[in-house]
Amino acid sequence: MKKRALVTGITGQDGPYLAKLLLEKNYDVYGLLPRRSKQDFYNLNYLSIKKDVEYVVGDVTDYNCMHKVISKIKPHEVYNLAAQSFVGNSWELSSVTSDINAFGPLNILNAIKNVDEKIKFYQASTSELYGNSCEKIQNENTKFEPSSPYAIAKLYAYWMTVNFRKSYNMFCTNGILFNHESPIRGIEFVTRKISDGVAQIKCGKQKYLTLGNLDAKRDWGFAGDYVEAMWLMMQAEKPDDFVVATNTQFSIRDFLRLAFKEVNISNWEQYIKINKDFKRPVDVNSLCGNYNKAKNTLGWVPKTSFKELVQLMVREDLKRHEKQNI
Ligand code: F7E
Repeated sequence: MKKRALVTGITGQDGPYLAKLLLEKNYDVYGLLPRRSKQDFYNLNYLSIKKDVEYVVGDVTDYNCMHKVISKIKPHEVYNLAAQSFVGNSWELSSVTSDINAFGPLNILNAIKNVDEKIKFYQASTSELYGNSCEKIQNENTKFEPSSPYAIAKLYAYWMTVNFRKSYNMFCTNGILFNHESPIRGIEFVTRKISDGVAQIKCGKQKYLTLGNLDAKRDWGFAGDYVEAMWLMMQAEKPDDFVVATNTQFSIRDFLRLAFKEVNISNWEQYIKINKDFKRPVDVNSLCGNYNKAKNTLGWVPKTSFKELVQLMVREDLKRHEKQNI
């Protein structure tokens, strides 16, 4: 019998990559679509899977709806990727962020518990939980110190996931994913803003790239690699929490240098403007994950290097802008 998976956040970055992987593994994939005035299927089309996913209208912020959706589909696995995922907006949208990122997963967990406790649950947890942690390298035992409304809402969901696992013996797992990027990353995130901006500068469409804090350091991996870790977590013998990262760290400046190098521009600093509007009330300065537990337990390792990731993103944006110029 074919396995059924329900994926929330199907139109984001990770939803399409995960759906593609699950389809390749012969799952029936159901994508939850919140009702919006206009649905954006760009990312699903980019991976050529739009027609292969079955769509169900629904919203994680509504318990009754999630109960109905899960009763109808009876999925074997639920991947909760739905989120207000932009940290920078979460101060202004703290209630919305909490509704989606904290109470959304709670609604799903309760719905699973009431429909069938055997349904497996994946929660998209995040390295933002560590915030400005004192430890230089973070693993599953590092103390959390969330530094934004986004991270605080995600912390609630993290502990709810652990709590349902412990209280009801349900298969609930947290993937603590460090930053992961791709050519379909939202344009508001710094990596895509840079790859798109660099491509536009190269094509003469844009003069400058306006950014905020260039000193922040992140552990950046490729989203396509990370969805494999999500799936492996759901196939593990027992549910647990795993860091998914690359064990390497680079700054925004490093990203800029490599991105401009890809289009043969070496004096990149002259194309950068700093605007305090892109700075956050509190920024997370340094994140670097240790993925040894995922490697040893799940056999997962990242396949794409930082350099390859930057090249991939810049090349795809350049291709798109050059095509639009013709
Ligand atoms: O910022 C700095 C900014 O918005 C990275 C989400 O997927 O990963 C992501 O969260 C850094 C920050 O990602 C600009 O201040 C400078 O220090 O690309 P970002 P994020 O906040 O790390 C985690 C794991 C998640 O869970 C989140 O959902 O870059 N930065 N200048 C800027 N950031 C943005 N967005 N725009 C700038 O102009």
